[in-house]
Amino acid sequence: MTVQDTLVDTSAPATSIAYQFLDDADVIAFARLHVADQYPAFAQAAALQVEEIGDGNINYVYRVCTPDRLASVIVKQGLPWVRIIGESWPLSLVRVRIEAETLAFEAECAADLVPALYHFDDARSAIVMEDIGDHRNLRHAFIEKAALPFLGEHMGRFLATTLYRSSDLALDAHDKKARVARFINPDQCKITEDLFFLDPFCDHERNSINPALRSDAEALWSDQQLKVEVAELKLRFLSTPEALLHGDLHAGSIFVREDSTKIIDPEFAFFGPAGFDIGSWMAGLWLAACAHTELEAGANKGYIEQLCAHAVTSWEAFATQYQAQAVTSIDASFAVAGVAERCLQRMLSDAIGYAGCELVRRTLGLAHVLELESISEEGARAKAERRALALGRELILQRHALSDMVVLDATIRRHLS
Ligand code: SR1
Ligand code: MG
Repeated sequence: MTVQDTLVDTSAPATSIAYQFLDDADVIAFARLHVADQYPAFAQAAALQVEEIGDGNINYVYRVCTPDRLASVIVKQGLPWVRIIGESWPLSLVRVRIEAETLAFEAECAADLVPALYHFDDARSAIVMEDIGDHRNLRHAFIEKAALPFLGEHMGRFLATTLYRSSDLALDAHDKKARVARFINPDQCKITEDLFFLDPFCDHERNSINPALRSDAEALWSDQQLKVEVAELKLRFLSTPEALLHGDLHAGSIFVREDSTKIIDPEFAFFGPAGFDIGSWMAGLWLAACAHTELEAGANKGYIEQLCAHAVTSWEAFATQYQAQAVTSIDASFAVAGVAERCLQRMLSDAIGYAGCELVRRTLGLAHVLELESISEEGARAKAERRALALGRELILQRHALSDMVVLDATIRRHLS
């Protein structure tokens, strides 16, 4: 079975459960009640309608709006299993509280880059939030070669503020440990531990592999050195509570307008290695770039350049803003010249390794990406996927040697030329 972040079969049957919304009227009443203070124009509207717009793998998402669509909110409800699979894949509802609390934290860091949280209801495992329907999913924007002049700066700022302000450099030591405990998210982490670090590196039944790529996959599975490096990255993912991560920062979790970026869906949030978010984001750019080598023969060089430039811009914005915050550290051990630089060096080598894993898992694993899946001809798609695999492998193996943005950028461009 192949699943994607933005294009899935949403018809999987599921047993209904007590707290689940019964019908449209139930969703509307819930939305009205919980935005009465923040959004009176919506709450007092004479008529409201609802549409189910969820196209992700896990939850139900409803848009509730006035008939003229001038006022609207989003209601998201989680069930205790993976939506597209059903009850055979149970999933703790703690993820919904964690998503709500992470959205609130992210809004403290960068309010313009996330949808506003209106309400979290623990009993109904539901969140009411701002409708960002005037933005579109970044995967579609990438496929359509949208110029996004602020994307790199926005992502760099999001990463610098969220990853710094949740780290030991910024937080009181007791507060930090309490937060680590509050964001323990084992079921979501297990999905990543399996789908990101295990399945794509062996012949697992959950994998979905283009038949034209089978021999490439088999060669990768027999690469023992690669498996050792992936194991090290997985151990760091499991055992490094460095910062509060978004935890699933692929292009499907990002919505854009030309002048605006919104990061959604932090249900995989937990305290992990900062490089995981940075690498997931960068891999999204490089996956789209690999797809563009085959999407429209010869015509996409300029856009591939733009995608590579977004990675450099976002890293530069991240590094500059991370450093500026680090000199203000409340812990004297960290407010020392050279500490921030050392952190940045390690975060970049981690990010490169995690980006490599993301490139491999989106090619061989369960969840693929729309950009590559949009290449309809199997042979052409295999060519683009082969680039992603080769790039991913090099990033994992060479992540320490490549931990300099100039060297890294040259390596990425070599794989795309
Ligand atoms: C069954 S969940 C598959 C993937 O979708 C999510 O967005 C995560 O990336 C997960 O790995
Ligand atoms: Mg998601």
